[in-house]
Amino acid sequence: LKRIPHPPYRIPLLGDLLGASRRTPLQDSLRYAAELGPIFRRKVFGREFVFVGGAALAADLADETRFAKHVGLGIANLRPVVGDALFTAYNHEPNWQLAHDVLAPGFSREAMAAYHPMMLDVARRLTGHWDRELAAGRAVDVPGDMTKLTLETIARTGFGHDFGSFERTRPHPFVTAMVGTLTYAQRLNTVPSPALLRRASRRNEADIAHLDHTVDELVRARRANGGGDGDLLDRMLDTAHPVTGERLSAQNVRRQVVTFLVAGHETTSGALSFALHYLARDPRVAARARAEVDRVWGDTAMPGYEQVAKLRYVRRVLDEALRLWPTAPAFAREARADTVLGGEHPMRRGGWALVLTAMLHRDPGTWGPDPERFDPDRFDAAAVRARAPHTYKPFGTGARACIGRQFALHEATLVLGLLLRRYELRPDPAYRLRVTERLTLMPEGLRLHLERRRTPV
Ligand code: MNH
Repeated sequence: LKRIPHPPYRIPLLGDLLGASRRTPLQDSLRYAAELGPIFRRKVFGREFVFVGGAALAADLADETRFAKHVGLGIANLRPVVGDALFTAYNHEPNWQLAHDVLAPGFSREAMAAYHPMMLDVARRLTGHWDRELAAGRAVDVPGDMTKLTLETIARTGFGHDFGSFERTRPHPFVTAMVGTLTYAQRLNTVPSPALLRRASRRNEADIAHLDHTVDELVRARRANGGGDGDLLDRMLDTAHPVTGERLSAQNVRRQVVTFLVAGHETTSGALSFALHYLARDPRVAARARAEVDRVWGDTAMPGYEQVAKLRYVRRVLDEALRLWPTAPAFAREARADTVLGGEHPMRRGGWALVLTAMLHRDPGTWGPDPERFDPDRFDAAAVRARAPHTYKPFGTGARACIGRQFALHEATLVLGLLLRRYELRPDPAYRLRVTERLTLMPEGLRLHLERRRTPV
């Protein structure tokens, strides 16, 4: 550990936290990384964390024979809400493999093709809303509207549910409760003892109760209707494990539904929001993306499942947005047995490090001398082929990587295609990108002005 650099500890007891803003731990760490290099440690209230952002070390941590997902820090704090559901399960918990095997077919190509018309339908509600904002001469609230969109999409495709987000002026209470639990989980990391958050903790209990209640209603409605059309909820309720014949328990289903509603929308919403920010700011990129949509989709009212995958450049815009702002900004890896990280840093079994994805995605050794520059061509086929493995990790790594990756990419590419084809995006010239951190990243206060394009669709 002695070899790993750290910032000067101004006040020994409180570590360097006093010099840092509690609201932006990730962006603070990025600044430290610029000074301290590919691996460093930071002490936060007596606990010391090791951060990794260099490509070589991150690639070593991706070695599944020696390392695995570590459930700690922010993720462990979510366990009172979602227990041993997919995202928060410890590697050794049997419900992880069970749920993974039961739910993985819900993300196959066939399953995605079945979700596609529902995704399109939800996207039309967004454009309906944006048309009304445009007619009223108002700028649109990008993160707010993307969150409505992605929540409706996962609720509809996964659980046949409609939160009515676009018909509301204030966020749905479920979203408020969810943001509450995420914020609370992050605050827990910044105080020496949870006892300091008594009032917030009571609020958090109420939020959890609200999330659980919402799900119980969903399950009751589904049972009353005698099943849906084979969506995620049907899988959770009715599908037995193909080998063991086991089923998810009622309590586990509750936790999985909350997990999917949460994991399935915040991150995608952020990805869409950052992509729209860069599209609005860079008219040349937007023009190229728009030309592709016009060419591939023409003016069809119903672009098909296959036509989304053909939007190669739009997809690169999204990839590049997730490079600069991987909306799930870090993941933790632990040693399966005593080992030496990068041939240099001894680690005990169970010892762990956080991979700062945003830092990995800025390593000049991988991305060149100007990693801050937004450039979708970094993801053209030749550039991707030329890059070392494990250098781009917005969806994590290994067995515990994101199960919803294709879902998110399909949804986001479809929506960007529809928006580019319908509108010109005009940024507010005074806007400077500010990134808020909950457990996920979001461009704060991003509003865009729209113009309808002259084409019919
Ligand atoms: Mn998702 C795991 C990022 C969209 C459901 N997701 C992860 C991990 C990252 C991640 C990183 C790994 C975390 C870790 O190692 O601790 N996820 C994203 C991003 C997007 C995203 C950047 C959108 C963009 N995720 C989605 C969507 C869904 C989803 C959409 C569901 C429909 N993600 C999950 C689940 C896991 C996960 C479930 C946990 C998988 C497991 O551990 O088996």
